[in-house]
Amino acid sequence: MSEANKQPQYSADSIQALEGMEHVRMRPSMYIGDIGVRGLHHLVYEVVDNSIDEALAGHCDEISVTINEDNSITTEDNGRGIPTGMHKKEGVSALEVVMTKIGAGGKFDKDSYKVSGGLHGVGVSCVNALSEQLKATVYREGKIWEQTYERGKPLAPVESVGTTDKNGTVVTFKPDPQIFQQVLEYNYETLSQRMRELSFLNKGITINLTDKRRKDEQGNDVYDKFHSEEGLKEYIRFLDDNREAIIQEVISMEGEKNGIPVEVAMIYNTSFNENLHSYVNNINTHEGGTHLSGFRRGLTTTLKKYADNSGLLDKVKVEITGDDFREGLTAIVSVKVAEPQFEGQTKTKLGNREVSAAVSQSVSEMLENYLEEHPNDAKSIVQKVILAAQARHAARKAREMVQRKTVMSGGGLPGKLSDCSEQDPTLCEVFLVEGDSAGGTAKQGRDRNFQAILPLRGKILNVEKAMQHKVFENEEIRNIYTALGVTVGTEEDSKALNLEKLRYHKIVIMCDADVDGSHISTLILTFFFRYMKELIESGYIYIATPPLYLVKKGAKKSYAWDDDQRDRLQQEYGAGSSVQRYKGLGEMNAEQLWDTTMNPEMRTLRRVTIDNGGEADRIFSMLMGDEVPPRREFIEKNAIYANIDA
Ligand code: 0RA
Repeated sequence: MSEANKQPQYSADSIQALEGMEHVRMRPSMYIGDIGVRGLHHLVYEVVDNSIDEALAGHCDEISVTINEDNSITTEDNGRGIPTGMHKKEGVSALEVVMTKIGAGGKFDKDSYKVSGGLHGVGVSCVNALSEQLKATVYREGKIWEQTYERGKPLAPVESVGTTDKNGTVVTFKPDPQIFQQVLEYNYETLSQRMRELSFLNKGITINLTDKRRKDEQGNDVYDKFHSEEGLKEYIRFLDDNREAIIQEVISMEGEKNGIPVEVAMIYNTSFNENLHSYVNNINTHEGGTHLSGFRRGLTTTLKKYADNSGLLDKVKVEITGDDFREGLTAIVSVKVAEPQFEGQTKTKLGNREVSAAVSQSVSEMLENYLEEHPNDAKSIVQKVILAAQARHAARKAREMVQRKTVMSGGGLPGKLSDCSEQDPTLCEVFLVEGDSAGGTAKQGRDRNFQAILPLRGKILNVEKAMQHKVFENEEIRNIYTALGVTVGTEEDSKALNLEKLRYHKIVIMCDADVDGSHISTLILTFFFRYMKELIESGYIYIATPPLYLVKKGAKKSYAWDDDQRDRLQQEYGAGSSVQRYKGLGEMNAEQLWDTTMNPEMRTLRRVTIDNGGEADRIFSMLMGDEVPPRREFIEKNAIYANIDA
């Protein structure tokens, strides 16, 4: 937006509007983040955010999103409908202004309860500018109104096409292939995760999601309905589905402090992980900010006070610090802020100072009440905190050993690491390889200039079920820390990472392409997710994709990564071709491994990304936690689950 404002200011507003739309097409990433998968999906969120705003204003309770057969999207809501009357200043229908003027997406009436949603809060006009075609239909005050646009330009004035007793807005848009050159296909999972999240964050609203491209067993369109009566409380239960709670119910509050709507829900479970999710205006604030620090402060002071007064700490020798109060805690903080200031690398850190006290006070009140009314739960929580403090003291020793080894450069590298000669981390890669034998092959096959190999023995520790000190004591995990050059832990936050000395900017997990291999990848990813999340968020973690088959005939040979490819190759080669199935990396020789999996010119690396933190957390706790049954099946179905971009 700010760039757009730096454009020359013309006196006629209509010219400015055109300029704005042109600018969106010229620099789409400035408005929707990127022009890849994320940006494509962002278009949907942008329109839905407007419908959610209608719901928050109390005028809408049902939203439907449909992926059409041609990958266009239709969204429908039963809100007031975009106003269609003549816009005095612009001299055209307000609908046309909303759809074609950048920044006009907001409501005209200032008093309405408006929170600007959307990562960039840019409005539907942006979606219009980036669509090959868009059609808006408005049901309002007895009439049906329509206007169609191409790449943001109206094809005709707004027209009344009939009468109705409904109210609401329907928008159908087809993303412009000139803009979205890499992907035009919508991912149902991605949309459904976001719609589910929105339904938890905005209780009472029904969100329907339909995929017309796919049918279920009965021949109906694939469909989900999201509706939450209890909001964040239900969200917590959903997140902790695979964990065992140590208290009776989800602790929650909802209210307004200093004019800021605050909602909080939390529970304690038997795990050792801290699992906090924070939102501002329905946007996930990955980097936290003032609302999250307010939550932490409120939690710590209230629990500390309660524990001190309860006498439960009388015989406890260890000192209790901030993160002891958050071990085994799953919590969600959601605030609505009129003019949010976003900071941080990915602009997902809330900067508004006033929010901190609002959240902290809300949390204190909520917790004081709960502890008062549930003395048994209060005792369970305090005992859990004490255990955490004791374990942390044990962990510190182990951690300091990691530290000491890591800090000593050169001589401190693990013996099993075959390092590369290049020193510039941005050019260096390290392959984490399952097993010593595959490690040996990789070592022969690599380009030693920039590729390092770290073999890992067998299955690495399942960190989902281990206490912190066990994790830091584990040899394979210590080797990973030392090889990467990452130091860990401060007194405030025992898992805080120092990435300044990170030695490789590509960290590649290379495992067999079978069930065991994907289980090992999963264990390694779980470790990164729980202990080195920043590495995933910075885009440093990759998964190698070794081929499944070698198809040969005479001197000709090709590799295949799936059954279809194999069949096509066999057909191409004709009679007399032979197929070798690679059961593991170990069956490939060094040259084959280089050609197929390690050579940057030929290989496919899949970058691991986290689209949705809550979903990722749920999946890891399901895969690696205590509830066994759903797990095996899941691993077998989805070799690797995290959202992975090609
Ligand atoms: C401008 C003003 C008002 C509502 C909307 C836009 C609006 C936009 C979208 C986009 C999708 N669904 C929508 N619903 C409403 C305020 C309406 C009024 O004051 O009557």
